[in-house]
Amino acid sequence: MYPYQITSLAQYHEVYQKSIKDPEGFWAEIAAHFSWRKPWDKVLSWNFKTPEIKWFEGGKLNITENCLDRHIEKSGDTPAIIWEPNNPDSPTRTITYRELLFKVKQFANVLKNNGVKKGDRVCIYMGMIPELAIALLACARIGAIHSVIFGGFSARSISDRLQDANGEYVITCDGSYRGNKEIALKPIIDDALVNCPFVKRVIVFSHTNTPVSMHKGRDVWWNEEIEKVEEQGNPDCPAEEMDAEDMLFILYTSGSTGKPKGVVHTCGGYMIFANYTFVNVFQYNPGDVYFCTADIGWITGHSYIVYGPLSAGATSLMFEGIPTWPDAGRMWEIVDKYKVNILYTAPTALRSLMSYGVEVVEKYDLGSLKVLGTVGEPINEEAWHWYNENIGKKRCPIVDTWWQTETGGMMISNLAGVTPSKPSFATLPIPGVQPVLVDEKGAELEGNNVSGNLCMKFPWPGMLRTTYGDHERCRLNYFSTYDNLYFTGDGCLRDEEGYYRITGRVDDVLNVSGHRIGTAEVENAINMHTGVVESAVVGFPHDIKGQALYAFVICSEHPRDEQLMRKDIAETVSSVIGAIARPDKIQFVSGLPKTRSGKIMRRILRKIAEGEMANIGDTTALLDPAVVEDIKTGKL
Ligand code: 7RM
Repeated sequence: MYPYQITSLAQYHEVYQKSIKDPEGFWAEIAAHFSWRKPWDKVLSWNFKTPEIKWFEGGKLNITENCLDRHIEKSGDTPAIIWEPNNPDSPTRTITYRELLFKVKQFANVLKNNGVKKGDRVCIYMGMIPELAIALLACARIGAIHSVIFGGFSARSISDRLQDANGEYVITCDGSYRGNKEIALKPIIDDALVNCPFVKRVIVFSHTNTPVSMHKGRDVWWNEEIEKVEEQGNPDCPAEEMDAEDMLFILYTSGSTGKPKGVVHTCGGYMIFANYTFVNVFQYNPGDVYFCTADIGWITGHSYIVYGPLSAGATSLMFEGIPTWPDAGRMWEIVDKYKVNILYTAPTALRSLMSYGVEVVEKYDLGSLKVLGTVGEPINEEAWHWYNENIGKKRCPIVDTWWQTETGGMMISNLAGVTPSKPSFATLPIPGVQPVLVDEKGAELEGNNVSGNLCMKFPWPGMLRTTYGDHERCRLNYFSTYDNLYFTGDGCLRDEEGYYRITGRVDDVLNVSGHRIGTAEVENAINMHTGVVESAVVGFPHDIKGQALYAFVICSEHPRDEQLMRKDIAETVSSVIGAIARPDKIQFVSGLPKTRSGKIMRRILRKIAEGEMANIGDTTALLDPAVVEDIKTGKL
């Protein structure tokens, strides 16, 4: 039990009311349960116009003291991280809090020896191994700002991010394992660094023993650097004193326009929010084994594999592989093997596993499970019921957690077993979170049984503070659509009981297998291919991925081999962004449906992509309505 854990519905309502009436008092009371070097001067100052948001200003802390040092006395021997390798026959690893602190200090000293200082940006590109978590925490220990890049991104995506953040340090692996694949990561870093001469040091962890080229004067081996630290003979590394509002990390995420934005989170507020939501939503209790299947390359991994669980002294199970290898029972095997109590995964994973039938599930004992969670996209009712019946055996509450990279932690979700669940509804806001629905003009829709755009009217500690290097972009993206509100980009329904159901993005951001992909980004990538004149990308429903990408492409001349051209375009997208952004369908067209002002009418393309040819809607605003017929019939 944590002192701020809510344990009944009545208490939830009571706490929620308090959090609205006196948000500062509410959060200050929670924050008091953490380790601060110096208390804050002011709980909150905020202005959504500029925007400027500060929580616990003047407070000094280090998040790693909260995630590690403070647990040692009582729970030094508690497993902090249990690691399950990709290959079920490879050895597993268990790292206690005491060992994790030791390793974090050691690697923090490696960073220092290599010149990394407080405020420096360190880019991390690794597979799902404990050293990834150690790398994050070691950065945080010395006040360096980490920027994790998901292992599926291309060299170009890496160099874009390195340049944007002016990251002078990189931490990577020789390679990583995912299913039956061995993915070489270091060569991708080498390609990325051709355009990043400012990178001073690359620290390489050897995991797969894949041969790599080590660049003299720039690249060093993780293990050799650790040996040097051991030779220096001082295993300690005092934690850097950070202001609550100092940057903790940058995480790039796709928006509706252009390049990904570097979402910035700070030390104090983020920590408290990640911890509070972790403890309350999952109803974590000390001793529980908690398994989040996300990748640390995404926000879910940051908040709910690393910072939330570790700040709560929890046992966080980390899995290197994928749910379908060696077979579709892999996740259930892990639940059985480690007697997992809390499982947090994505609807796309569930939909994919559903298709293999319940026989694979029935081979394992899932009796240890107490709580199930989902995140990343709306969960369809079919997947919800499958999860409830076949995994939870109807005895585990399912928490449907709605949140974003920008929110830092869960915003709307039921609390497991405490507040009611409702299939496909994220249900009620977390205490301290004040959602509002607005119409197109920004007028607040009050009462129940309304649908609109989801906004927040009051700050919460985990919210983004800026987009790295471009504060105006942060303002424009999130704070300018509606006056005095944070705009999420999601559409939402509030039903007759006041429960929230997220209906999906209302901007040009797609959600493919729970990964956020900006259509503009994919179009830019497609347009880089020689022979492509213009393109438009929209989403269409996909049974497993939720949404998939449909690209309409105009070529300068008719491709001699359409199939080859499609592959070339997909390859281009892979190399510019990464394989996750490869379009599922590519249709060559002679024109795109544009308004007189030249804006592509995506609504029409979406209908065509969905196969709703008969129901295309009003096309009178188009410059040339005939293109619609050509696209429908596939005429070039
Ligand atoms: C945590 C994460 C954010 C977007 C968000 C939504 C969608 C996430 C849910 C959901 C319905 C959910 N961060 N989304 N969770 N939609 N129900 N429980 O996913 O930045 O990568 O994506 O994902 O559209 O705006 S994210």
